[in-house]
Amino acid sequence: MAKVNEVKISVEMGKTKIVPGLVQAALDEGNTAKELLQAMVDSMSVVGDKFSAGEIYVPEMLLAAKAMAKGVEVLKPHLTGDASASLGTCVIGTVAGDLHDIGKNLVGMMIESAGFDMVDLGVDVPASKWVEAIKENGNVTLVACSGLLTTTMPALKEAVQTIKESGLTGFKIIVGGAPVTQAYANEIGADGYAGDAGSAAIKAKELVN
Ligand code: B1M
Repeated sequence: MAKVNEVKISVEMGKTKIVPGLVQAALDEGNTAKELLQAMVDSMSVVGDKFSAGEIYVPEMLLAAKAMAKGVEVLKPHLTGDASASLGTCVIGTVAGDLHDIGKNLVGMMIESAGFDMVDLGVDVPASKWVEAIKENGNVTLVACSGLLTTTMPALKEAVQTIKESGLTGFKIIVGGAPVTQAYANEIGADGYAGDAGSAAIKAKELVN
């Protein structure tokens, strides 16, 4: 079996221990980091579909996520570049009530490689914590809020509104995550939206320039 398929299946099965070695072997075989990332994202779609169908449960979903995170660690040096200019600090996190962080971490990685210093607030970030982080960290030029659940879309709205109402200035807000759309981003007053990690980095640069 081609190594890329082995990566895909091993992520689906949550084989955290063997995924890093398989990803490295697939790179050595000539697969690109982008191809391998896409394979792992596809695995997560399969996992999501199996969860929806009641074929697997939260623990299996969690193991698959851990396996993907391990694979992404190996890919990181191949996905990111060396940015020469500093575009300021980006505060990133996943909104309140939401524990999904793989997408947020990928977005953070790509925004960092576009030239931002990163402050990662983690997951389940309450609206007030975004404001504190902007105050505490100098030169914040970008705030990046991720949300993966339809049930946490209101938390995304609350985060954006709380940040805007804080009166703090000098930064733009970008939002994204599977259920988020450009229309929703407009509706909640975000400055930008991106559908994936690559476009988030492009949008981030556009917003602060
Ligand atoms: Co959850 N989960 N999950 N889950 N989970 C989904 C999202 C779901 C679609 C699965 C399904 O039912 N098919 C579903 C949501 C349904 C909905 O809201 N309509 C779901 C559910 C229901 C749940 C629970 C409620 C399950 C339960 O407990 N009954 C629960 C909620 C917990 C909580 O957050 N409070 C839950 C829990 C979990 C785990 C903890 C087990 C685990 C997450 C572990 C972790 O992240 N460390 C998990 C996982 C792994 C998934 C799936 C399978 C994979 C998510 C993922 O990492 N995808 C997911 C199914 C799926 O996505 N198909 C699912 C890969 C990742 C690279 O993609 O995160 O979409 P994504 O990020 C992309 C883009 O969205 C975008 O760029 C990224 C990279 O290209 N993006 C941004 C993301 N953030 C961005 C920010 C930006 C711009 C772009 O700007 C700032």
